[in-house]
Amino acid sequence: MDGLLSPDPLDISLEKNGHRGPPLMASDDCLNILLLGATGVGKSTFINAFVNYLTFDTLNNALNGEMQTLIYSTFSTSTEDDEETEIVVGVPDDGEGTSTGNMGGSDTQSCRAYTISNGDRTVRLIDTPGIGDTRGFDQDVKNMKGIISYISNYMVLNGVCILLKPNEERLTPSLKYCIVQLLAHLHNDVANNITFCFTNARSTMFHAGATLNILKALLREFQQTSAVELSKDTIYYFDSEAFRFLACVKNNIKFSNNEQQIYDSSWRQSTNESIRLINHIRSLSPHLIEKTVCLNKVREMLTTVEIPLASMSSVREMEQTVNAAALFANFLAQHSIVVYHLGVEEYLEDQIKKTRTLPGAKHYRKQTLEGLEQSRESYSHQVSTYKKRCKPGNESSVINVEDIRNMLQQLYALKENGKMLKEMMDEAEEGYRNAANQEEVSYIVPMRPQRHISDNRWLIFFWVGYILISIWSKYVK
Ligand SMILES: Nc1nc2c(ncn2[C@@H]2O[C@H](COP(=O)(O)OP(=O)(O)O)[C@@H](O)[C@H]2O)c(=O)[nH]1
Ligand SMILES: [Mg+2]
Repeated sequence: MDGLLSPDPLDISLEKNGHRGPPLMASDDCLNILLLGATGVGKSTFINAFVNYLTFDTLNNALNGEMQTLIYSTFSTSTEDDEETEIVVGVPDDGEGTSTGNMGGSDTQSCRAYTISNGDRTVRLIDTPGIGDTRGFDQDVKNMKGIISYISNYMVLNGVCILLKPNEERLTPSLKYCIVQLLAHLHNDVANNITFCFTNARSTMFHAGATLNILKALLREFQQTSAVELSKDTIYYFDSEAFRFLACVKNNIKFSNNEQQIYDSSWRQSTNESIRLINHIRSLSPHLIEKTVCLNKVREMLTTVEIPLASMSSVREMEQTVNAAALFANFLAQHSIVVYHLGVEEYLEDQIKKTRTLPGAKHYRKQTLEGLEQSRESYSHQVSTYKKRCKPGNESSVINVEDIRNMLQQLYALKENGKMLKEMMDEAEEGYRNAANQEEVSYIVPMRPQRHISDNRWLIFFWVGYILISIWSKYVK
């Protein structure tokens, strides 16, 4: 995949578009962590909680200090008199859905990065819109493109955290869909950097609960192509409830000492997990984001190149285009964690069934159904195109970006169809281009000195001292 390091990594148009600025962060001191997960799993709250867990080692210290809030959010809680009250965290801005009363909405609208720094070390958490968006499949596809183009502003990803809830009893089409869709957009080179982070984990005593088996079974399906592993190093348990408790107290809600004790232990647990997660991610080799961006572009090329095939009059040009499709498909087979998955079709089928029985406006239902059916058809078409074109056989030769680039040049040079193909490819890239305009919003907040995160300096001092004393005592005798 050396070609990926070329200055303009697989711009579909093969021209400089001018929209991609220099990478915003190329420093080794910054850990870039991408948070992915279903809408409502707790990604945004996780960021707010995480920064506080890293800032204060105990709940008591947090109660006595200044609460850090990076993301605006609201949630409801009960007061001592059992009154329902709304707790507001942070200040609204246009990135998060701030429309109150829209509780069922998918809140985070676009990607946004939050940088947590303690001077010499920085962690950048990238919040993303959730998969399983309430606005439907097409919005998910758009969001995924947005995520890919947003991360293309950076050079590397150190970690990808897939957030899950621990108590999913069965592999619902929607859970399967979420995991598959997330993995389908990642280059298999990042498999090592993937971790699974369970939110709301106190309900299962900080264990993975039923979701773990579901996840195991699903990952087994990709085993041939991917190295995504489930082990102690790749699974983490958090609960943002201790942070929610902190927010309540800061909003003058009273709690008993007993309650505080429960949240205190939850705070410690999540703090330890936050540190363990950072230590793990720090130990990994970073993933070059270009690879993931490139993979997604090639996926787009495969569907794009297929469209004009049926209307081509030149047999030679048609053959050339089919060859290109085969190259793109095999590239996907070689470099994806998962290319396509029945899970997505199952999910769409399930959504269609649910929508049919939905009460309410007929017109709305009809429109939603049409959209879903269209999505199902287009997804099935993508899968069948991939299957038709993908002829892995020559496993020994790795298709690299240079091969793709050369193929594109040949396509664009076609006498009859070259210009049209180029225009279509440019259009396909439009989604990436728009989202790439998003800017990073950074918040630098002080982290407490990382006793655990830091190196083994004390251990080294101890051993050096021990050895010196041993040598000295030997000579003194
Ligand atoms: N008790 C508890 N509530 C949580 C936790 N994580 C998130 N929530 C709540 O779940 C809701 C959705 O969280 P949010 O962060 O907006 O999810 P996102 O869509 O993934 O960004 C909010 O009301 C949060 O307060 C958690 O670990 N424990
Ligand atoms: Mg969110």
